[in-house]
Amino acid sequence: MATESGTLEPADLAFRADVLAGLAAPIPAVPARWLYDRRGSELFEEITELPEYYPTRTERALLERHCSDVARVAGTGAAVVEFGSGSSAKTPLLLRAVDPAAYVPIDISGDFLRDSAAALQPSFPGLPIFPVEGDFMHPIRLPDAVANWTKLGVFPGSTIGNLVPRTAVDLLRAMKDTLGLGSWLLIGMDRVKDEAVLVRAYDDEAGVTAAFNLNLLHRINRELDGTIPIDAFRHRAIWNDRMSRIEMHLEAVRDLAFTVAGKPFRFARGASIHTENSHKYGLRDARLLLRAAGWGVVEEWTDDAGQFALVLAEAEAPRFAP
Ligand code: SAH
Ligand code: AVI
Repeated sequence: MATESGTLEPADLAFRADVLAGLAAPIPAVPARWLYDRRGSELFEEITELPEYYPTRTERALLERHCSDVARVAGTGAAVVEFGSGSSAKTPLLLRAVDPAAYVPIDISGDFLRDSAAALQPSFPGLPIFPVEGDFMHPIRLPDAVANWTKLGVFPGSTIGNLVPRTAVDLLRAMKDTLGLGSWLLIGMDRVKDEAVLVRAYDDEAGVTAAFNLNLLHRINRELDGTIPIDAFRHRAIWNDRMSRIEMHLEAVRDLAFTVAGKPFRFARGASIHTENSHKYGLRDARLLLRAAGWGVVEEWTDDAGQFALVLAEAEAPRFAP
């Protein structure tokens, strides 16, 4: 959004830079975080209700069953810091169990974040809630008010899967720096499963995921003065077995040309823009990923079908290793 003086906010400059560089890349790609403007956040909420999209309901059931275990192991009274909190829809289960000193939801989708925090407050009248709008890939400064409390980091929804493993480790290490020694991290991770189940979850019958993906083009047209003909692109969800991930793409259905922020682009029929990765992890992968970033896994809970894992880890003190 432009400021009153007409200059662009840092987030808008970052969006423009990422889109222009991404569309011009040899394999065009736009970082998945830009899927979440207000409309994108609303569409994601709709996705969580779809019969094909198993992650949200599976993680919710795991939280219902194990939030008291989280409190038993990690204790109560910490400041809960949630990364990519979205609607915070599952968080009350945890907040009730761990009786936090404060709640800090962090999200890049600012308006949606503030509305969600305001909607949560009446259910927790005495709880200080400090929403922080920001990109968790950059250093996040937590509110001074939570400086002296132990932190319980929460990273639900398998949002970690939206990062390539190298970036995921960088983020987990940065989270440890943000949360500090003595902190805990509760993280949701989606598991590898039957390809047909995975593809259906990202290419649903009602077309909500397609709308979520195509909304990126609407956002580019609206915020970056784009002329992309939306109907010239179709949503595709592909299982990439070698990379162990679902990929979302927007594929051109005909040859076309358009401009974004005055810059020209051409796409041939069949060419695509890669818009999201959603990595799926194996049985013991969470341990390695977390350990690579200085977190030691303390407990891991999964549903009976092994679809999704909820992992509780502890910040490890640096120590000599053989
Ligand atoms: N935690 C919720 C929402 C998951 S959707 C759940 O489990 O259902 C992913 C959320 O992460 C969105 O709300 C999106 O806006 C946010 N997000 C994605 N990339 C981000 C980034 N780089 N920094 C901050 N928030 C981000
Ligand atoms: C937020 N994130 C973990 C979701 C996922 O499953 O990768 C986003 C999403 N993309 C398509 N459907 C849902």
